[in-house]
Order: sequence, then C-alpha cells, then structure tokens
Amino acid sequence: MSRELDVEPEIKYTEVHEIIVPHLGHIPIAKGDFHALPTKAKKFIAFYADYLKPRGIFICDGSNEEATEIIHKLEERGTLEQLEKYENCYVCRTDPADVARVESKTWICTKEKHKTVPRCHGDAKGGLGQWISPEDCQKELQSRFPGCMAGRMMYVIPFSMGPVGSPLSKIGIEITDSNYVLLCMRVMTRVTSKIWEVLGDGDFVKCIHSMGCPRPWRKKVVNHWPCNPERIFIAHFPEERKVKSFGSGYGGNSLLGKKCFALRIANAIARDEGWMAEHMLIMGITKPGGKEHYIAAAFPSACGKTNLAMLESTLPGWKVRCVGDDIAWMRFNEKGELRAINPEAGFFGVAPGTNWKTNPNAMASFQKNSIFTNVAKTDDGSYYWEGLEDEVEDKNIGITTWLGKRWKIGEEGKAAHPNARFCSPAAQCPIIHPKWEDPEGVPIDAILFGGRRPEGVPLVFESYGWNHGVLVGAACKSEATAAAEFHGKKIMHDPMAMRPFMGYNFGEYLDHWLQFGRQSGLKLPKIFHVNWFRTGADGHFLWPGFGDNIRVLDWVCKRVEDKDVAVESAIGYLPTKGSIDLSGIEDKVKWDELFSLPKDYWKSDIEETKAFLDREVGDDLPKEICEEIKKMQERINKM
Ligand code: OXD
Ligand code: MN
Repeated sequence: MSRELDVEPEIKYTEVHEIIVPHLGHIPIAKGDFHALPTKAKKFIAFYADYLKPRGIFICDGSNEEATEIIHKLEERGTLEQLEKYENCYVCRTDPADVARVESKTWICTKEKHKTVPRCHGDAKGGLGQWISPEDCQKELQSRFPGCMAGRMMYVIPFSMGPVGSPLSKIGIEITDSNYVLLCMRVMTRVTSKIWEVLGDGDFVKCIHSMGCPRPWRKKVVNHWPCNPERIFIAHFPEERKVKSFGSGYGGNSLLGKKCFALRIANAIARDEGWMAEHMLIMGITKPGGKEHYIAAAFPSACGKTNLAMLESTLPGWKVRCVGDDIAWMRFNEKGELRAINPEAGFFGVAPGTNWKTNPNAMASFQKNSIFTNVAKTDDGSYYWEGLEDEVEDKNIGITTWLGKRWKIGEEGKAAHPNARFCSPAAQCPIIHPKWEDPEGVPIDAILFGGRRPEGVPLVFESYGWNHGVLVGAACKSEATAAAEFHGKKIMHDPMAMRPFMGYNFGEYLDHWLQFGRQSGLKLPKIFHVNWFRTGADGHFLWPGFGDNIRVLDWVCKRVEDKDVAVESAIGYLPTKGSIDLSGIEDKVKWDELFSLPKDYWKSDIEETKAFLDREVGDDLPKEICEEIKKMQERINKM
C-alpha cells in the first residue's frame, strides 16, 4: 500500500518547541503548545510537517488576537484591503485565474471504482463524481505535495462542523499554507482550542491544503495571491476521512470544511451512520398566529438558497428565520422526526445581485467582521458589485474593480466577478434562528428541490410521496451558474443539487434516501419542487420571486398541514387555482401560464431524465426510481 494511503507513521518529538520528524530536523513551532495536543493530532501534524516541509508550524487558537495578527500581515502584504466604511471588513482580490470551484479537477479516491461512481453503461465518462484509483491519485499527489510548503508557514486549524461538542457535530483539522483560508475558516466553521479537549483520542477529518507555491517561487504572483491553477488537484478519501487540495485558494477548493468535508466526506459518513449530508438551506417559517414549520431546500449553487433562507415576507404576519443557507446534516431521531443542523458557522454567499432590496438580511450580516472576495471597492471605502447601482449614494464615485481597474457605474465591463463572495458570521444575521445552534437540530416538515428552469416547470408542485420525491430530486436540472467553471445558459442536470458534491456512488445514494421510505416509524417530510425562474413568451420572469416566495411557502405549509389545496396532475400535486395567496400582486401574476404543463415539454423532459439516469446511474439505479419514472411517463401520456 502506498505511503499516502498509509496511517501516518510514528514520530519522535522533543520537549522543546520543535518537532523532530524523520528526514527533516527541526521545524519551529511558531505558535501553540504542540505537546499538549491529542496524540493523533500530534502525529498528523508531524507527518505533514515532514512531508510538506514548511518553515514553521502555527497552531491556531481561534482568538481575536490571532485574527488581528494575520489581518495586519495580509494588509501589509497587500492581499487584504480594509473597507473603511465598515468595522473589521476587508476586500481580497484573487489571482483572476483562481475564481471558482474547479469540478474538473476534483476527485474521489476509493479502492473500488464503483464505491465512487455508478456502473454506467458503455465507456462514457459519467458526470456524477470523478473517481481516481489510489495508484493514480498517489502519482498526482506525489508530484505536487512533497515540500510544497517550503518557505511558508503551516497553519493548523482545529475546527468543528456543527456546535462544538454536539452529538451531531464532527471535528476536522485543516493544515494550510494560506492565511486567507485561515481567516475564512474562522468565519465558516468553529475554530477554537476547545476542539482539542472535545477531540481527545477521537478521530477527525484530515484536511490538507496548499496553494502549491513553495519558495523560492519563480512564477509571477498576481494580486499577492500565490496559487498554482495549472496544477489544481482536489482529492477526497472517504474511506480514510481525508481531503487533499492543491493549487487553489478559492472557497470550495480551499475552505475544506465546506464542500469537501461537510458535503463530500460527510455524505459518505452519513451513508455509513444512517443520516444525510445535503446541499440544503434550513429555515423556520412562522405563520401569523405563531405556528412554525421548518423547511430544508436543495437548489444548485447560485440559485438563491441564501436569499430564500433569509427571506423578508411580503405577506403581513409571516416571519422567516434562517438556520443555514447551504448545507444541512439531517438525522431521524428516536421519535422518527427528521432533525437538521447547519454544520457551518458563516455564509459564503454570492455577492452580485445581493442588495438591500433582494436580501436585506444578508446585507445586515456582512456590515462587520466580513471578508469580501473579488468584489470592487468604492473610493469611500465600501464594497461594490453588480446589483448595488441603485444603492450607491454618489453615482459618480470612483471604483476599483475586482481586477484593479479604475471604473465608474455605467461604464463598460463588470465591477465584480460574477462569483464574488461575502464571507460573514451567521450569528450576525438579524433573522438567525434562536435554535440555529441547538444540538438537537430542528424538525424538518418539508423538503424542497428546485433550480433555474426557464421553461415548462411550474412555480411549485408536490410529489406523490417519498419515492416520487426522490425521483423529483434526482431529476433536478438548472441553468449553469458562475459558482463553478461552467459558462453560458446551458441547462445542466444537478440531481439533488449534489452533482458536484457527491461523496459516493449516486445509485447507492438514491437507495440510501429510498431506504428511509422502507422503514416504518419515520415521519417522512413531504417533498416539493419549486421554480422561481420560469419565463413567459416575452422572456420576463413569470414570478416576482424574493419576498413573494413566502406565498409559495404558505402553500407548502398548508400542504404540510394536510389542507385540501392541491389537485393531481401528471407531474405531482399542483396548487388548486387561487390557493396561493396573490393579494397585492394579482395583476403581475398570470396563473395559467405559471402553472401550465406543456405536454410535449414534459414528454421529452421525462424521456431525457430517464436517458440521463440510465446513462449515468445505469445498473445502480434503484428499481423504485425506475417504477416512479414509468408511472410519471404513463401519467404524462394520459395528459
Ligand atoms: C457554494 C456553491 O459556494 O454551491 O455554496 O458553490
Ligand atoms: Mn452551495
């Protein structure tokens, strides 16, 4: 077995603040008490110090002093620029070659191929996860990682996904040579030295990240953002609960607690332990009168999860509170209720399009203690991006774009990158739910799937039951967005909104969902599909969206309460005409167009979905899904 897949070897260490590791000599501990750490953590750190050859080891404690020290360093270097208008807010511009998640360079490494990817028909390379063999992976890692931190500091970040010490939480340790990553991890996860006590002799998810630019680094560094885009390689080892990421500092590629751990690795842990790790927001919806329902919703990246999770109701008397905006860990408890926690501690939201009208709660969340990546900066010390045109007081103000160019509103070109992000603490959200850190999680009554579907797909429908709901999730599609490396308006399959984040064979994943339906005693949530993005013949959206989405959630809540407000259709239950409250927007909404089901569209849509699942999931497609497809085809044929 290769060394990379081996357990980290025994190490020797001295009583002074240095580690002696095989073949290395002395690596100074720049900060932290290495000797006080749990043994498994010490071995992990020492092994990677030997392997990556940093100039020092910095064991993070999560304190504010630590953040201040790092921020000052990054300001001096020019990586961060303060936004004078706000308290403790900074702009960071990346190398323009490092701006998004890189799915084409993201791999899952398991001994057996079909633990990772379904048994597809033919030789076609499937799109549901990329498998790499341990041998090939080893070669790729060996050509990148040894010595890759030379001349750089190795930061050791202990973190918890979920409240520290909660039975639903999991611990990770990220090793990185990027202090930007450290700053964002402090926002997105819980970084504290308490982790070491909670961890004790227990296991943790091993996260290893490097920008891949050992010193002396002879290539040009752009924007003080050393990275190695040509050599990006992100490998997940679900069997060993390990992630290795090389070459990129951007969000999902480098903040390894988020997509890599809380989705891909947790997805596989959840299968083994009987729970679910999903790409879902979690929200509480309180109706006039005080009854509250909780909803989890899965939409592909950049389809408005953050906006929905923080919705400001346009209907009087309704209150929405946010539990999480991107990831849900869900588990049925002993009473059979599905309980969800948000494993993250912050928001890493898409900035363009966010403003005081579209998402005032997100805006309020990042007024302090936040990091903005690839946004523009106004001369009076504010962030700027597309969508803020109407909210800037001085329309003539000088702006420096994300590319460092001087620019003014109305001029050609874009101020911010379309995947520019704000990174802000969830606790600062004015509508954060008081139970957002409840170790028990919140009880989920309904699950929504959705995407950007300009054509054919009505505003909302409800599945005919759990198995049909799993098909609705598996059939999710959406227009491509800027969150990854795709371009254009192509409609892409994104089953369960998990296509980029699957940690194991998608056929087995579907079966994992279905087996909850086979168990007795579970209170299964109802499953819905929503589409805020249908356009009319004139190309305009048929639904106002944003705060008006509460009207759809109202209908969902009625269905959760078993109210008789639905009619059967070929694709599921549709709202009976008039059962969605349109008071005040009656003139804007063309019900018949919004809910029409063009037979030809649905006939070819289900055929295309079937072909996709046959091709991509092949022999691993559970028979219940095949049955649901057949039933759907029969219903559509009868339309
Ligand atoms: C994200 C994504 O950043 O889904 O949340 O890409
Ligand atoms: Mn996401």
